[in-house]
Amino acid sequence: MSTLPSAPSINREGLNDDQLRQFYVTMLRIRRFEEKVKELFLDARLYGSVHLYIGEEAVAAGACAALRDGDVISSTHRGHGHGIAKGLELGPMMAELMGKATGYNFGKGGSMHIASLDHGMLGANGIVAAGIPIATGAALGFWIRGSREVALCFFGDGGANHGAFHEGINFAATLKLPAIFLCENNHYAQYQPVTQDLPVSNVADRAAAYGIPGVIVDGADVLAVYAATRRAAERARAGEGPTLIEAKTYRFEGHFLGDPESYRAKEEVAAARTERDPLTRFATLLTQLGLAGAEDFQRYDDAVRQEVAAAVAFAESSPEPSPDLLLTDVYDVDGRA
Ligand SMILES: Cc1ncc(C[n+]2csc(CCOP(=O)(O)OP(=O)(O)O)c2C)c(N)n1
Ligand SMILES: [Mg+2]
Repeated sequence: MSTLPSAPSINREGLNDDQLRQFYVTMLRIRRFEEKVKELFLDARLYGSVHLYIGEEAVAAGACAALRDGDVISSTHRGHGHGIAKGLELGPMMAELMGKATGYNFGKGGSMHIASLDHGMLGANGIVAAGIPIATGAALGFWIRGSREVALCFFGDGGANHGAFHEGINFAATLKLPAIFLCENNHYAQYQPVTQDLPVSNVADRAAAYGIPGVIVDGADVLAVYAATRRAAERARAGEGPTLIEAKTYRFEGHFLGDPESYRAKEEVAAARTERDPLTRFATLLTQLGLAGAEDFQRYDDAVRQEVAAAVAFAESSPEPSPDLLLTDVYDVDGRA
């Protein structure tokens, strides 16, 4: 007589069944959106440089689920996943990537500058590590107001070697600002393996230098990222100051679309796709827990593909920005609009 394998005992972090399923759907929305972006880019239907987040979805999905409305994030050049996880809609995101007037930034920002203050998304950023002082400034604002919001900053392993990283964390740690510094260590900064520019074993080890907790999580495990971020957010809201979280992750695509990837072995990427896919891993867990089966996964996929197709149709049928938008939202050095 065969016995069914028993469901794994996991710490659900107080999340109900639907909240657990939602992690999967969020990661799937990021994955399918970006697969479509890749297709459109290769078809020359979308402009500019594009950095895909595929493989890293669990970091954005886990971290943003631990935040509340009113909390803010700053992002990187690889920011689509952060925006989607923070609640941005796919239509205006796709329109922004296509340079259309209905994009979040009227088509003037493109992939690396998507921002939506209404969603607490302070912006993707083409300048490595530049989101760190921005999130630190937002946390300073919350601190001055005495409010309970938190600012979370996503940045890469390469970003952790910039001056802005040290200055931002030192400032936030000294004042005990409500900030979370979340390093997405995907093991490469452009073409450079992390072993060639990080003299310590982990980015999180640097937290000790600022007197704050440094936490390492498996960035392919959405629940682990959620748990670490939730603790960091509780600590920040309690006035105890920032946390440095390092999520060990891996990008499945090149640094940017068009990267020949001569700096890493194809076998390494193939192994990561097999062993470290956050969607496959979480689908397995949901199945083991009896929370979703083949039909449910098919349903999620159909719905997300439809949503992405609608986003493309919306973007493609949207107008180009009119020339008079050229001089709006532009500031001179004195801060005059
Ligand atoms: C200040 C600055 N220096 C260099 C670059 C060029 N550049 C763009 S992305 C990148 C690598 C960033 O690596 P990492 O922070 O690990 O992020 P990842 O691309 O791995 O997500 C570099 C060097 C830049 N955009 N800004
Ligand atoms: Mg990196």
